[in-house]
Amino acid sequence: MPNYYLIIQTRLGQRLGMFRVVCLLAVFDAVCLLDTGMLFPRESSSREVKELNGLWDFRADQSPNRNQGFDRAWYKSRLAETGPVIDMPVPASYNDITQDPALRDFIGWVWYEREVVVPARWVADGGTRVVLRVGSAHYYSVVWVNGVKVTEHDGGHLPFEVEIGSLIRKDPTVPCRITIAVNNTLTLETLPPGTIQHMDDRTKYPEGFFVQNFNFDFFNYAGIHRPVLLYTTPKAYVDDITVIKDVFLCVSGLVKYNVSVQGAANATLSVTLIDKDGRCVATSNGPAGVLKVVDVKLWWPYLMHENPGYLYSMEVRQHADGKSTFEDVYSLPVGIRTVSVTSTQFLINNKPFYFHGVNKHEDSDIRGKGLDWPLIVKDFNLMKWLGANSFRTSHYPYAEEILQMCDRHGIVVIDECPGVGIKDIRSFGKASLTHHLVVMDELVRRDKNHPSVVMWSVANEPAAEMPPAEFYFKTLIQHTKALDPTRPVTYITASNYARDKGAPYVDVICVNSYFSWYHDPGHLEVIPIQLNTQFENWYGKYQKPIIQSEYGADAVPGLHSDPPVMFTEEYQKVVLQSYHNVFDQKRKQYVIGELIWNFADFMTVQGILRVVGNKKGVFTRQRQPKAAAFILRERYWRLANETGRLPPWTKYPCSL
Ligand code: BDP
Repeated sequence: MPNYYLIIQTRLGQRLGMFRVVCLLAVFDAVCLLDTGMLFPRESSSREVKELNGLWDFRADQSPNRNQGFDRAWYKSRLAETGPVIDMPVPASYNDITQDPALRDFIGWVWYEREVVVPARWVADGGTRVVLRVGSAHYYSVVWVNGVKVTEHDGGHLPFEVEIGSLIRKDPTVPCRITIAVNNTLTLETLPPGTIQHMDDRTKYPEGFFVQNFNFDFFNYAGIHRPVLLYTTPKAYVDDITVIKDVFLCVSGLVKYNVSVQGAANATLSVTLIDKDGRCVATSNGPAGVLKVVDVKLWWPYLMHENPGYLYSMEVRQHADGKSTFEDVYSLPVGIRTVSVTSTQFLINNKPFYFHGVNKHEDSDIRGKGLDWPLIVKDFNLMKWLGANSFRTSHYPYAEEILQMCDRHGIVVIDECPGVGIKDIRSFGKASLTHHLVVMDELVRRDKNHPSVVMWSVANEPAAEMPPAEFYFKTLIQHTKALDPTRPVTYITASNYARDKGAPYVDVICVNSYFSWYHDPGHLEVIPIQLNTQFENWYGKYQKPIIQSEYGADAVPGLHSDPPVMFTEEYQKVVLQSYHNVFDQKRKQYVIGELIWNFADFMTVQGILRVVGNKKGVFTRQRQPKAAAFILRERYWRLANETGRLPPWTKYPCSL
């Protein structure tokens, strides 16, 4: 496949900058392990989409070694013929759907199956590619179509797809049977890592007893979490688009693009940029080019501008050649903005941006981590109500549908890969690093064009003081910068500033701390001094801007106490307020953001530290506010009024 990479041309002909980018792209060419695109499936005049969401047949492999499905080839016939099946909604985690604790805590292979009626025209037209796409399935997936294995995928939070046209054309009279086996077993080399521990002491545990251990604090929900669909393209098609945005003098925008085509050696391409009113504002031809937009409408974050989240539409048209190549049309939303970092600031469109936002989880009652539109829209409404301008996708990539919402609403995103819980020294080995690099390739490939994504996070709270961490993070961060020279890269640390081995390589220091909670529990008075010391130490050593990427306290809704005690709503409030006082001093210097842990309560494994999940949400799991939500709301709107450029009607709650 041809790879076209753009040289960033800077206004002043900055040869140095140009050289840097060329080198980085050369590195990318050498290291990127993926050779196809992963454009979000969209309908167009040349493409159709058929969603396969709804009820699938489902069967968990309860055999002692969890391998009966493979041993007996469950994919060869209808799943219902292999044994009892139940209804399972897709997308959804399977864990909370039934009353069966064995399924909630199941570890191993589960099997999904569904028959699809494929439109006759797709089958009849041999010139149509039919692609089966899974938005995400946790963790490891194997896929068959009519009993033939078509693909497998390692990793629970990113999409994968495969062309199945020839298989469905083999016998057009039989319905297309799709079987997906999904395994949630984690190993030292998966992301996140985990281990299986067998308990063989028969005086304590029943036959075959085992548990899965891991070092992350959320329930390991599993199943098909995001939409499954079929979509079509012509045989020769637009496979990938990369856009790099630049702005000159705040007046002209430059969109440098490159398009890769599969299936045609010499495709003729035209590219048109269309504004929100449907006006064509720039055009270009060929697989790589620059679209110059006069009087550009920039993409601005929510609360930073009266018209946030402005998106153009970039229409890429691959022309028919009158013989074998047919027209293909793909429209990509494009927001024009720049991102840069100084030693004390984070700049969007050259203006200082202060992150006042949240950390989230994909998590809710019944659905677990399954994509759910009512929940997504509710969460956006709550974020806007709070006055939050940003969030971090703790601790894994979220559905691309969520990033599309962020693009449209101007919510800024720190996009995190599933590198959470890397605590065992064996997870710093070659196999782990190789997999981690592939996951970053997949993440950047999927999310590179989203204007809302302003920074990559390669991990959360790894054991960054271990000796192999230096090579590991240096490699990972440099690789990510090579993949995308336009965005800063970080990882989230909870290590000691003096011993953290990866910090020299990050662009922004993101630090998590829980003073008066995990340290000095119950002693709210330590927060000002310890938080101040934390910031001074990190900035003193690295002179890089700092985000407080997590802070907070559990509050069981409805528990009250004055003076505050831990787990009450009052305690959570005072923790937040004590942190805020220090942020207000430091944000005048080098602190560039604060992200509360957490937006909402979420499910975790059972344990003595968790009361039906983690209760550090400012909203409950059902999205009702705790007292802390009102504290945050008042603060975030005040910050917005101070740092943004808002029209008067948005100034709430200044009068409070
Ligand atoms: C942080 C982790 C986060 C946890 C949080 C907590 O990054 O995943 O949920 O602690 O303990 O260290 O609440």
